[in-house]
Amino acid sequence: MTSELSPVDRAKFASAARAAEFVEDGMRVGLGTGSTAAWLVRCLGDKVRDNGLKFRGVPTSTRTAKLAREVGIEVITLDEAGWLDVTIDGADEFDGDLNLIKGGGGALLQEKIVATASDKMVVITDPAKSVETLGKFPLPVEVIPFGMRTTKTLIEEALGSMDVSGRDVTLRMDGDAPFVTDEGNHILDLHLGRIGNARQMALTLNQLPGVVENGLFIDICDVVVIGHSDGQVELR
Ligand code: ABF
Repeated sequence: MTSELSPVDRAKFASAARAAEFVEDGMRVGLGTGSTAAWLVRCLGDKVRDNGLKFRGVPTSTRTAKLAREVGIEVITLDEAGWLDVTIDGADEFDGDLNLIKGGGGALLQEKIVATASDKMVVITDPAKSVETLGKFPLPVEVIPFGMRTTKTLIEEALGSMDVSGRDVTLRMDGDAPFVTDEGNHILDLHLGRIGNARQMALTLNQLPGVVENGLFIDICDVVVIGHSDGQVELR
């Protein structure tokens, strides 16, 4: 089946298939969002159907919840689960310390809540997302719709004193209208080029009124599973 896939999808599939091995009978598992996470959900669905794997999944978006149900995974909420054994999710960038930028898919808020409520967070990815310094990928920041322009100005002012190489902030659109997250919020994308101090950036952004959460995942990820298009997988 994988021979029909593009090289990028073969890499994503390889990573997802390896990460699916972290899931064992009886576990409560956070299920990420995005195309790599979708491969994971399909792999786990196959294991439920073919191997009788029994686990409960907590999806991080309505998209993932729909797919998980379709492939036969028992879906529960985070509050029903209480705490999770493992969360497996994609990312937009990861650095040598396993810090991440996430949220390109617009689900960063649920993704961060779920990942933080897990004993282990596993990121599934392809090699193209490895960076020395985070920031080439625009940093998503979820903001509430009320006073969104003011929040944007506050962010721009805060960026003035930060160690970054770009400072453009754009509102993410979905056609002609602002993109709306599962929580009814919007996303501002921060085009920073290079984030000199990601920890400080994450703290600074979350202190601004109107900001709900930012896409920097600092000290949350435990393992990165990097899939390659030839089927090889490396763990970091
Ligand atoms: C989610 O999906 C994200 O946090 C990240 O933005 C995105 C990665 O998508 P893909 O796997 O499609 O590259 O995991």
